[in-house]
Amino acid sequence: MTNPTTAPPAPGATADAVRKALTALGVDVLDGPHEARSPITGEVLARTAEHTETDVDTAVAAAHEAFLTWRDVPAPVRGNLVKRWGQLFTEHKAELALLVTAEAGKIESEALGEVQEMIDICDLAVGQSRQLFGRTLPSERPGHRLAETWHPLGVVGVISAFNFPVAVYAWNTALALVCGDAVVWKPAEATYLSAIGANALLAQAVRDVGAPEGIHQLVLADRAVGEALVDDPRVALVSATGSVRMGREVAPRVAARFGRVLLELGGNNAAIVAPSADLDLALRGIVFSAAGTAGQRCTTLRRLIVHTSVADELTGRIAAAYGTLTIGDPSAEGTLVGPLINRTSFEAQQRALTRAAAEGGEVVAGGARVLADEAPDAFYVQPAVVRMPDQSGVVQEETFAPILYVLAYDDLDEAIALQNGVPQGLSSSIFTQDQAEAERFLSASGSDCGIANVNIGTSGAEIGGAFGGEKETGGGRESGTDAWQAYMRRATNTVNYSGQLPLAQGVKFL
Ligand code: UN1
Repeated sequence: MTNPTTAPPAPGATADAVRKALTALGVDVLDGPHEARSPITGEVLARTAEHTETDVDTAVAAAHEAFLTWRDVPAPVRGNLVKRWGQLFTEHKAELALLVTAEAGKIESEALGEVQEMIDICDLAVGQSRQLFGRTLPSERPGHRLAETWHPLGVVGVISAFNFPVAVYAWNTALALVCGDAVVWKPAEATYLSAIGANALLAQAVRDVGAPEGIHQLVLADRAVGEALVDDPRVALVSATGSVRMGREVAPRVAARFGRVLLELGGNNAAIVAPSADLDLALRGIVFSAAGTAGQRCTTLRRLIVHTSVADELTGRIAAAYGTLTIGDPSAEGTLVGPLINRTSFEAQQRALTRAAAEGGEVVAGGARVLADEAPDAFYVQPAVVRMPDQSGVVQEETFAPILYVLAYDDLDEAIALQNGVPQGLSSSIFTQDQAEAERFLSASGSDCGIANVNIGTSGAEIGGAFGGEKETGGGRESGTDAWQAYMRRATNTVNYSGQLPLAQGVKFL
């Protein structure tokens, strides 16, 4: 394999550029104890507030107060707020994307894509604001009408992850707002500046349309303080995106108070490559899904299950393609792989590779740290390809870094069993030209994931389809088709206009 090109950090996403972007988004003064760091250079970009449990309490109280007004605003009028928010995202796309690059280390094209995803969900939510429909059913009693009505739920607590610092928040918030809810957002600690920027645009939209100010709250809180949000009985729904470990902590706490959760947790996504696959197309899909975003999407391709007849050829071609990827400063033109978010992430990547080798894995490409001299406080790694004898050990785990494990298979049933043979169930795909194989993969006994694709990779889903997964991924759906129902409560209404009082099931009484 040729060595990947590296581009030393000479960032466009500097502290100065960040300050300018924030000013353009309406944020002037920032100060406080929290250091917002660049994963590109390790430098401090800005200082921000760090909220306390009292702040969380105040935020929830204000959100709840605003909810009491907001819930009675007609849903299509609520849609105007989200419409305005979407316009502001369009106007400020470049500034918000710059913050995402600076803090999450995404290349420009992916950062712009993230903001586009926010615009897309606003469009979807505005349309949805006129379609929060319930059903009318035939009653078994004469002169009765039976209907189901959807109502606003309350305060929604949104916990989001660093890797999509603003889009996943917008998925939740755009829907929650048209559904008549208030939102309290706890962003990831690594990405407070992006959060402050996105929140400022919502504040602007709220002012522009005259919505209640308290309807959205931002709490910059670490995990311990965030627990106050999870435990607060006024928070009707906690929508949490992040690791399985985080979900294991959040879900039982919310369940203990009979609150609702919407979980989008870890993935361990696989692609099956069948002998009939168009390998040129598969290669592009695989490289984007496995190495893109430096392997830090929940939908990142982590396992390649490839037919023995094409395994050597495809693995070799992936290794060669990895050799052409430019790794480095994500704000520099031509870079395709930015940094890992921090040292902890790098250490997890190294541990996973060591363990893979101990379990019989053969590193076919990458894995090494690069640019350590130029950027000692940042963590750039070569995307790795590792052939594994089986998936009994480290392959079972999601390591949030660009490591692609390759497993070989002989028949499709075996491939599907491998695909399903992990605890997580987010995304999956098959590359094949054989329609019967594709249909088998999509059938009830095929992929067990929330997302199952044919001839595209595992990442990069559109906003219109339900997004989320099964098993340890948590079962929630945060965007798409009917996700809105998670943000509302349902009431069944039986209306009697008969002047009589017939009881259901023919019961006689009095
Ligand atoms: C995530 O990584 O949490 O499908 C979300 C995708 C993106 C969303 C990823 N549209 O890769």
